Amino acid sequence: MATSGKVIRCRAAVAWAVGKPLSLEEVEVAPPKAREVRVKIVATGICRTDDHVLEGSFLDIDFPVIPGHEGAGIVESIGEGVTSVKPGDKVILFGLPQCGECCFCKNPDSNYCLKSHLSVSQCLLPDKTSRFTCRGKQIHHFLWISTFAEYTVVPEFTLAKIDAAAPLDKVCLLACGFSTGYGAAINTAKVKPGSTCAVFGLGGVGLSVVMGCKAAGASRIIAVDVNKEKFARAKELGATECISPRDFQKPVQEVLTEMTGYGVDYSFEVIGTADTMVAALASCNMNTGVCVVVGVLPSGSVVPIDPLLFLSGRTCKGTLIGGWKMRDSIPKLVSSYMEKKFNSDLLITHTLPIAKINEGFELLRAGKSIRTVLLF
Ligand code: COD
Ligand code: ZN
Ligand code: ZN
Repeated sequence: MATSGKVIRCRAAVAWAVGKPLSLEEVEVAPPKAREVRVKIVATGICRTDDHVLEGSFLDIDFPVIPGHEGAGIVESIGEGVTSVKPGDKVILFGLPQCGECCFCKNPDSNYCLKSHLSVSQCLLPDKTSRFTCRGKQIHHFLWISTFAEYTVVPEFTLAKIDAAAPLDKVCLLACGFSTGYGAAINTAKVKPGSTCAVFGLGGVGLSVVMGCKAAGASRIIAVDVNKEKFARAKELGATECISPRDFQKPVQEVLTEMTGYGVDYSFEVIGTADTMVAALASCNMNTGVCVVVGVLPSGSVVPIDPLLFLSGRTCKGTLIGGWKMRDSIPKLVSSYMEKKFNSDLLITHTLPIAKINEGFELLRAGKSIRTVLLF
C-alpha cells in the first residue's frame, strides 16, 4: 500500500480533558512497530463505557485520549512479526486482548488476559509509547484500540480477522456491546432452557442479554428499565414482560419475587449503580439463583450487600465481555451473525458520520439511542 511505512494524517475524535466534548481533529498516526497492526477503521459503535471515559469515571485513563472500542475495519499495514493478518483483511478490534501466553489465556475456562487494562494500563502501546500525535502533542490510546480514529495502531493480539463478506457497519457491535450481553447469558450465567430471567437495564448491552437469554431457551424474561421507551425493542428481542421500578411503591426486588414466587433463576445487572446491583442480587432466588453483574461503578465505589443474601446459596458473578476469549471467538461470532443465528442489527438505532460523534453521545445520554454506529 502507498501509505505503508509512512505517517498517515487523518481524522480522529480526541478527548482533550475530562468533561469536555470530543473534538474532531486531524491527527498523525505513526506506522506499526513489531507485532502491531495499523487498521483503517470503517465503522465504530458508541458504548456507554466511552461516555464513562469522557466523564472521567472509567478506570485510570490518561488524557488527551482517543476513545472508542467497538470498531471494525481493514488492515492497512502490519509490523514485523505479524502473522495472523495481512493488508486488506477485514478485522474486528477488541478492548480485551488475548495474548495467548499468560496463565489466564492458557486456561480454557477463563477469558481474562493479564495484558488487559485492569492489569496493565492500555493508554500507551505495550512498548510504552503512543502512535498518535495532534497539534504537536502525544495523544493516548484507549484500551489499546482507540477506534474513534480513522486509522489506529494496535497490538496484534487485540484483533481478529473476520469473514471478508461481513458488513463492517453491523458487525462492529460484536466487539463489545452485543458480545458482552449475549455472552453474559450464554457463557457466564449458562442460562438453562425453561428458566426465568430478569435483566436490569435495556441499553445495547442489556438488550443483548435479553437476546442471549432467549437463545438459551429461557421461558420468562423480565426486562427492567426506568425508560419505558426501551420496552418495545426489548419485547421484539425476547422479553416476555417489561417493568419500570418507578411504577411501584415497593423495591423492584420485592416486585420480581412476587411475580415469580421465590425470585428469578438468573438476574443480570446491566446499568452500573449500587442500588441496581443490590436489587439484582436480591431478585434471584435464595438458593440456586445466579446474579451476573455486568455494570461497573466508578473505581473505589462500595456496594452495601447484606451477607445473609448468600447464606442460602445465591451466587453473584462478574463477567468481562461476556466470557468470550476474543481472538478465538470473534471470527465464530461473525460466522454466526452471517448465518443469522442472532440479529444484532436490531440494536442499531442510528448511523451517523464521524463528524456527528457528539450528536451520537447526546442521543445516548438522552436515552434516545441504543447503539449509534459512526462511519468514517
Ligand atoms: N433502574 C432501571 N434502569 C435504569 C436505571 C435504574 N435505576 N438507571 C439507568 N437505567 C437504564 C437506562 O434507562 C438505560 O436504558 C440502561 O439502564 C443503560 O443503558 P446504556 O445504553 O446507558 O448502557 P450500555 O448498555 O451501552 O452499557 C451498560 C454497561 C452497564 C455495560 C456500562 O454502563 C458499563 O458499566 N460498562 C463497563 C462494564 C463492562 O463490562 N463493559 C463492557 C465493555 S464496555
Ligand atoms: Zn463497551
Ligand atoms: Zn493473556
